[in-house]
Amino acid sequence: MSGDRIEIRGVTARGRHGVLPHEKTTPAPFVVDVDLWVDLAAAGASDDLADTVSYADVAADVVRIVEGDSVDLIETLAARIADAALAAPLVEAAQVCVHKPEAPVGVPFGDVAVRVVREADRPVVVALGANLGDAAAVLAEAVGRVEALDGVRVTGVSPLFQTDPVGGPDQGVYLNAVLVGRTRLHPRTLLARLHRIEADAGRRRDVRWGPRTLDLDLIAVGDPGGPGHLTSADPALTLPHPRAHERAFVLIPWSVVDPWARLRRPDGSAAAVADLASEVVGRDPAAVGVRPGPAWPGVRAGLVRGTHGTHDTHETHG
Ligand code: PH2
Ligand code: MG
Ligand code: MG
Repeated sequence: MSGDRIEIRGVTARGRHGVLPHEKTTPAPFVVDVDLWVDLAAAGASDDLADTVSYADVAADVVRIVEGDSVDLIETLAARIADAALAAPLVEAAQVCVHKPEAPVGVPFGDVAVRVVREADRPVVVALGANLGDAAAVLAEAVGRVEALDGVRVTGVSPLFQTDPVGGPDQGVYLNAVLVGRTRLHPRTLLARLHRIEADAGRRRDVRWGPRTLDLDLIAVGDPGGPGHLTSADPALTLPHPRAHERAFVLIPWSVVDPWARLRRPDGSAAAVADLASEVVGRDPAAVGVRPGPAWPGVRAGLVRGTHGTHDTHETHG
């Protein structure tokens, strides 16, 4: 986790929380401290509120929750506040401390408080591609490197597909796959780690859409339609990926590894990835250029999900 944090101290509101009957009727003060782990490098450079989390919004959530539904425990209050803070897509983790200065402790006391720490855990989709050297081995190594990242849990990877190159100069066929997982990382942090893996594989960024030893594209972070879904128009990291919805070499492996996946298109509409894949295939099966690829070399068997058969572009099914 990066050390950057936003700290809010002493937000005070009155609420009806407690186990004793009078606590449910007579409002008492609650004091809340919130720490949010957010990568602040971009905001520090851009001076743009869109690159960070507004502390005013977080404080308003705290007051809404304290003044809202009565609960028995300040643990519950703290957990609800942490969950609300994690709904902001840039927050990697939240620490919430709820103090109850007038708690019915029964003896003189200085403070009573509970503190909870919660990490974000958002779905993430990464597309892998390579068309130079031993592409299957490079991609398998990349899957291992992504699995080893702190803050990322890979839950599945599609089989390998062999695909005709789309765009760019004359170049050899690609191997493509899609990996799905969960992450607490800020998408920009995750992208930087993916670029590092590309560089370690010998990737040089020269020709746009040209041949590459390894390409790791961040396709989406968060559930489309859910509160943690990240959309970003930043040219360095557009989310969801601006061309994923029309690229068979992404849609087909993605629909195979996660048949229920949904994608938000650039126009804001959500669609089932499997439907988009079928559409692309249905339009002109011969032109799709996505075929079953080789078996994964050295990716543990439990990780590979789905089979090539789901989208057969050469046969028609009755
Ligand atoms: N990646 C590109 C451009 N074209 N074509 C295929 N088949 N597979 C790719 O991964 C690919 C591509 C730019 O990243
Ligand atoms: Mg790419
Ligand atoms: Mg790329």
